[in-house]
Amino acid sequence: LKQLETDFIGKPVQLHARMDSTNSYAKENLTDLINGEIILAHEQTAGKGRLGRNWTSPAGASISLSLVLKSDIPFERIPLLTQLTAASLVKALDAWADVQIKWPNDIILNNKKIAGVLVETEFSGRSLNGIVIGIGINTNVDQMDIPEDLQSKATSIREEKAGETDPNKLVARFLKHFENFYVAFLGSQHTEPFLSICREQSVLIGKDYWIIDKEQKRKASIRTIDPTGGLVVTYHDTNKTEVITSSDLSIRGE
Ligand code: BT5
Repeated sequence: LKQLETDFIGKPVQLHARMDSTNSYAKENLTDLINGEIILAHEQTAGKGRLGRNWTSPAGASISLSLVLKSDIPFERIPLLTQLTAASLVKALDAWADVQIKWPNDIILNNKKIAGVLVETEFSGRSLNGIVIGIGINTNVDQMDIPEDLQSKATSIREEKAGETDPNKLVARFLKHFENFYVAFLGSQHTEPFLSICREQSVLIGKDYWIIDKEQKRKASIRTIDPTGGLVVTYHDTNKTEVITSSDLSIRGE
């Protein structure tokens, strides 16, 4: 990464040809990895999404990156890291496209997903050993290489803009924005710089969606993202406004 302008985020870089999952590798090798270190793989054979879902990472045409953090962050502030990462991606990608965020972790271009964020934590007992921030970006993926079941909801930067993305430049830009937000977040607890981007670029805010959990499906008006990174919604059935966390929900238009 020649264009890297950060102090510690992205230093050092491990580049692998093929891995099952950069996040799994980072979690398994956490004790040997330092704060800010990143793992990149040309290809993932078992990329992970949230809640046990799969992430497809076509060889060479997508970015699979895991960033290791070893700061002591209070448990309740960890969800903010997903928002911080999503905002960093928006800023990094604005050299190519104006992307949106579907709270909590989807990056959307022209109504289709081009990237996703997966934040994982490793605890031993009650103490936090480290945080692994995984991001997958469909940079130069061909529509042909997108699995059949994702054709209608996934795309790549190349497919939407008909241009190539220089992965080095994109990763360097992402790491720089991440570091800026992260240093402010740790130092002065500043969350507004990145949460304001999450709100401005939100797919959901101002619209009505179905909020679906294991038991039920309820229609809600999506209001905003609150200072904890939660989504503020007003349920239509009760007319009550509540803050939801990302854990076990899905949010759908229909
Ligand atoms: C995510 O989960 O979006 C998190 C993706 C994180 C991937 C990175 S790659 C580096 C690091 N190492 C890993 O093993 N993972 C991280 P979620 O919100 O659960 O979305 C998963 C869903 O997105 C799947 O169920 C599919 O519907 C869809 N999907 C899978 N692969 C996709 C792709 N390449 N592009 C767009 N959508 C995809």
